[in-house]
Amino acid sequence: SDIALPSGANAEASVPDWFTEARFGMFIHWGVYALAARHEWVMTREEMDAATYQRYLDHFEADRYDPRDWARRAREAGMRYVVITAKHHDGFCLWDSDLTDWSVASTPHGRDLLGPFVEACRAEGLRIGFYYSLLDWHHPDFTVDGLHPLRNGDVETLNAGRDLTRYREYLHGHVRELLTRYAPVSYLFFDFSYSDDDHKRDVFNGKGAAEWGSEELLAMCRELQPDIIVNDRLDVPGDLVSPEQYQPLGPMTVAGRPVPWEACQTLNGSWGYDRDELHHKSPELLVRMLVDGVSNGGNLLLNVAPDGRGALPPVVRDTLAGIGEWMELHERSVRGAGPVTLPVDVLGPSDVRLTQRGDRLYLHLFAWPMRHVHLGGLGGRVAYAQLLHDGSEIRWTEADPTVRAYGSGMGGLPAGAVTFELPVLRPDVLVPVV
Ligand code: H79
Repeated sequence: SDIALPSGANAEASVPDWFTEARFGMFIHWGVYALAARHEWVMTREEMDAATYQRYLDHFEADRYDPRDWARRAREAGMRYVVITAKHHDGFCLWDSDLTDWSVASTPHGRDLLGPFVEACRAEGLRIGFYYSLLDWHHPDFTVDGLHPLRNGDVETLNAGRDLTRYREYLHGHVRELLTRYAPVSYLFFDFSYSDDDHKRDVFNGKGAAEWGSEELLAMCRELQPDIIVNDRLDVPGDLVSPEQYQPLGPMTVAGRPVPWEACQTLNGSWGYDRDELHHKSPELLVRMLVDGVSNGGNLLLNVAPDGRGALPPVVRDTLAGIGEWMELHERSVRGAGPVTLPVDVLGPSDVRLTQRGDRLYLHLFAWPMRHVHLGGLGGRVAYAQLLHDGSEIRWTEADPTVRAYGSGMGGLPAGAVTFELPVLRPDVLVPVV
């Protein structure tokens, strides 16, 4: 979806330091829909009933599943936490739940996928998060609504025997299983509520806090995992704001206060593996998205979609490696960094982002400038300036309004402006010698 979900965090929201420090995580959408290979909403887009969808369970071998490979690639890309779809909207569970057979246990693979995943991530020092879908298009008590695969059937009859209070118990039971079997779990990404009036007009039987039992669910999460981070899609205030495929224009606030936030983004527009969606964001663009988020106080949860056999496609591996190359040189400008608190003012050029970590200011140039960068408000504050990738010195001068350098050439700069002198060519772009 290209829609930023309506969301809200508690104005008092806070998250543990590890999360803000990390800044960059891996989202993994994997389930039997990877075999259909045409978007994770295929079940409802094509109005498949469970019997039709069963073919994907029947052919789910996951014979190339190698969570240590995923974890290593996440770590090398500079990610520090991983959030995997334990259950998506199709209701299929990646673990062998006591509460349903609609799980990996009923596939040719036949055994728990989350245990090995959690172990592999921990070995790489990654924090564990689970995505859990509030929607469930398979559960017999989940009432048919406007998003459901059976929405064009005889809905009244279908819903006659369905009881959302039983579904609520199932949902709570699942979360209890996940938080006890795989503890410690650092993060839960619930998805999603659609109960407000606007949505009720479009989508009959919208569902929200009452249907999910959100307050009770949240209390259980906190009881089982006191330090857990829970996102804001339960229709009650959460610990962070979770814009979807959307980069906020500035720091996100609730009641005027900055709140923790995390943008989730796809590589190619689909969350689940989509064989035919070949438009991929470049590593350069993804790095800009990461930097843009950090400059506004946010994290990036970047999605990858393993294929039906469990492998990361070559383009995904290359993209992660490309990001990793950048992170190797520039990590400290994002990890542990955040928005600028110094009273600095970008005078030009404008296509830049600023981040700050302690007393270090990082200037990210999204386009290479015409030799000079001017920052206002830094008079007397600059001790040293360098390019980050190689540590090379950047010379700078502080504007002195009483001096007319080069005639009137440097006019127009306010007092306290600092002008940095960059090489004409971007130095990491090699020019072939002919
Ligand atoms: O798991 C990925 C997606 O499958 C899932 N969230 C990410 C992380 C997702 N996709 N879309 N959405 C969540 C939101 C969907 C919103 C819509 Fe609607 C459904 C727009 C129109 C139909 C809800 C109901 C909002 C308006 C009506």
